[in-house]
Amino acid sequence: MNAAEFVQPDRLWSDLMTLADITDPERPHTRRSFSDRFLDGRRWLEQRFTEAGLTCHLDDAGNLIGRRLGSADGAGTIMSGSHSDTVPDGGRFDGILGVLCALEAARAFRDAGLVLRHDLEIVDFLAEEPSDFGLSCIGSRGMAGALTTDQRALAAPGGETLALALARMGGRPERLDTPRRTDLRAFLEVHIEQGIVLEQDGLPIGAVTAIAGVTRVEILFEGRADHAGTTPMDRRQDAAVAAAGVITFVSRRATELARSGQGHMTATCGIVGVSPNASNVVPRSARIVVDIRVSERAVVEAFLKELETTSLRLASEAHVRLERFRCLSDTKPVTCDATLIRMIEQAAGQLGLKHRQIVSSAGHDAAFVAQLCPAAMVFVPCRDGRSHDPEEWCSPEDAANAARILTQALQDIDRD
Ligand code: HGY
Ligand code: MN
Ligand code: MN
Ligand code: MN
Repeated sequence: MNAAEFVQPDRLWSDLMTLADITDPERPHTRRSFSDRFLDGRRWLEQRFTEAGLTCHLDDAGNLIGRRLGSADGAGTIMSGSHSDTVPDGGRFDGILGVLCALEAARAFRDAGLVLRHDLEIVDFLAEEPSDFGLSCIGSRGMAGALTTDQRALAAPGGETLALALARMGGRPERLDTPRRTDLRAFLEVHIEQGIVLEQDGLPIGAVTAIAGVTRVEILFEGRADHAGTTPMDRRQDAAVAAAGVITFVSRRATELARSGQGHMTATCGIVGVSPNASNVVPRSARIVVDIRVSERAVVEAFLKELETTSLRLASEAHVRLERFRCLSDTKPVTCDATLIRMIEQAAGQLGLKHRQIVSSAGHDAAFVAQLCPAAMVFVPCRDGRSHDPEEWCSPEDAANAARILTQALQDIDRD
């Protein structure tokens, strides 16, 4: 018997739309990690996990885990999940599709009367999106033992440290140095592609073979605030001028590298800010966070060297100081597990769904869980490849396909 036949598309879609609507009234389409609205979403998830017969707990890294014991003692745990936080003004499916497809798989096993050999865990990872601490994938880093002491000391603009925020979310940051869990046998994450490939190819399923490395760098220029009207152009120390040069360099150089045949390359200045940010004051300081994605590690290492040299030159030309050039996070590219990829493709075939292998240029929790056990991902198309925006859309059919593939693959992994 295939539990995939017990997946209920309407139940899944209703859950997706309900959770997608739990967003910040002051900022629609937003459920930022560590916020009250995020906790509202968590409370709703915990209730749905419990109704599905899962036993819920928060692990030391603040991840919400729903667990069901397996029939074979010592067989270990198979896990599936994703994240329920969003970027500001985000989409309805990024993250929650993976959490709710995993929940739907758990309900399908229950409805089929199937107890897996392995323990089953459904996870909502804490803070997958870059948070106010400047860090992403906080829960999955924590689970993998990769959340360093320095990272736990990072402070949000309001002064709260990440360790305090983790404790506020029910985590136990002081225990994050204890030995990592060793019971995990496999991890699968369902996610919208957040790109255009599957839609262009007219395919419903992607088996992810690799997850791009993500490196984020903070650049801070310090100049001098002056009166915008009385300070002659040749007597200024305008930090924004240096920042503008960085933005132009990043776009131009990343475009050249993307065309150079050295694998995937993108670089984005997603955070740009000046201070004191007043129209009649020459900017005293300017802060940029650059997000860099590559499939080849050597490309980002060379790019970072060029970026630092260019930042120093731009600072000198604008008569300002390069106050900070700091790597906020640096995740290497991850290869997904070949056996799990084959099982995803096999499950797609069994369900009559066309599929292809695909590389993820988005970062995911799976990249960190891969440090603990074999990991792989199932992608479904999203309309026009749009994501990280309220226009993000995944069809009910594609969502149901994802849940069926996940259920089938988890059942095959359990038998394996
Ligand atoms: O930024 C990313 O790649 C992911 O969507 N958090
Ligand atoms: Mn995202
Ligand atoms: Mn995501
Ligand atoms: Mn993800």
